[in-house]
Amino acid sequence: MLKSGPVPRYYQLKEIIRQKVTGGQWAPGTPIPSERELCEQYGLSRMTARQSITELVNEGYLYREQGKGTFVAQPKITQQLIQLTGFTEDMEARAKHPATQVLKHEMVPADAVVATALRIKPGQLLFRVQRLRLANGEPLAIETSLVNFIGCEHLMDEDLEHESLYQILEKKYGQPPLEADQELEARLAGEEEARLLKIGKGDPVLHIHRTTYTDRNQPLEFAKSIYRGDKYRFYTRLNRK
Ligand code: 16G
Repeated sequence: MLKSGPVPRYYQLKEIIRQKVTGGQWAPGTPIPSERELCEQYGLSRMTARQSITELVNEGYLYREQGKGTFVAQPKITQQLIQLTGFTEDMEARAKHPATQVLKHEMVPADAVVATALRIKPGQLLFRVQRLRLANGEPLAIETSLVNFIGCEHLMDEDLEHESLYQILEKKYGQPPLEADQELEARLAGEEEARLLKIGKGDPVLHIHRTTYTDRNQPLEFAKSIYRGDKYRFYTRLNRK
């Protein structure tokens, strides 16, 4: 039963449901009780129950499927935006099994945008790899990395399906990724992106551009990543100086 008092009833129900989801009492993918059942159980109006559910859908705890009902969402991966990490490292830190499908790898001439980011001349040959990144078998991101350093063509022989790019760069080539500039923007998935990420065309995705630097601020990687919007949340701590 809900308490009478200053805390709105929709909010109380929302907190009850949220705790069942975050506490694991209701598992991801399972349907939640219908609005009618919630109203009866907690003595609420339909409008009030709907408000609680809508807010939880908007916050990513639940999702609706037309004609089927409302279900518990998979928890999102929270990625901090403070330390420079690679995908493999990120997933291992979360006890998830990372996997990679190399979609393409080739040597390509730098276009004007890439040349500016990597501070090289347009037309210079770079290593380019496009990868689908998965965690526990589920596709999470499509990443296209362009890498430049003297001898970068040797990356063509590396097994990027089974090894981490950042580890190879650091351990084999003495090019540790040390710092990065990163920009994030919201977009909608195109047809090909949706197919690879196993989402619907037009679903939200996050586009991330990263320029990674090695020693003495030397640009090393220019990467474009497309992350599933329903799987990621980014976190950063802000200080007021
Ligand atoms: C991250 C980077 C990507 C980098 C990759 C290396 C973002 C947005 N992108 O996913 O630029 O190439 O890590 O991962 O974070 P790896 O070491 O597992 O190959």
